Amino acid sequence: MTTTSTRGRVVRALAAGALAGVLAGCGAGGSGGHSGASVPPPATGAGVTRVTADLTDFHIALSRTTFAPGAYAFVAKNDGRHDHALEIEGPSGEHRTKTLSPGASDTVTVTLAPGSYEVYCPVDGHRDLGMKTEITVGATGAPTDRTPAPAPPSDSGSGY
Ligand SMILES: [Cu+2]
Repeated sequence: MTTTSTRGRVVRALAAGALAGVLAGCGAGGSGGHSGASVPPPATGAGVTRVTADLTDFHIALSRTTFAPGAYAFVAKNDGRHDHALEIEGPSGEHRTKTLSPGASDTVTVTLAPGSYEVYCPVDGHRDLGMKTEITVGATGAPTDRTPAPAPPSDSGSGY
């Protein structure tokens, strides 16, 4: 008898402890981050160009699609009715905003190197639903496509 009751008490104590641990873990993990102090956005003054990205169901509209190399602040706004986000992937790596609830917005600053980038929504299958577009970052100044002059249609090949 005494053995049973003692074991019962121990089990109950263990259960209570485990429950408390779960609750504590939940509270710590689910509080949504600890960044109480608002982090100031990166200075927009020095050479950072703002680009707006309207996210809708299911389309991404960028305010521009051709870029010179440099720093850009992509301001994504969710104008849709689903959660969306903006990801920019290319030679400069991957950069994305947080996932935005309808009406929310977030900014991601990217320093773009020359090349092609894919811009898409990484949420669920939105990319395949049409939420993707491409941007091209060209070299500064002179156009890059200096195609060699086509061979003049001389009469050298007049075999016929
Ligand atoms: Cu989306």
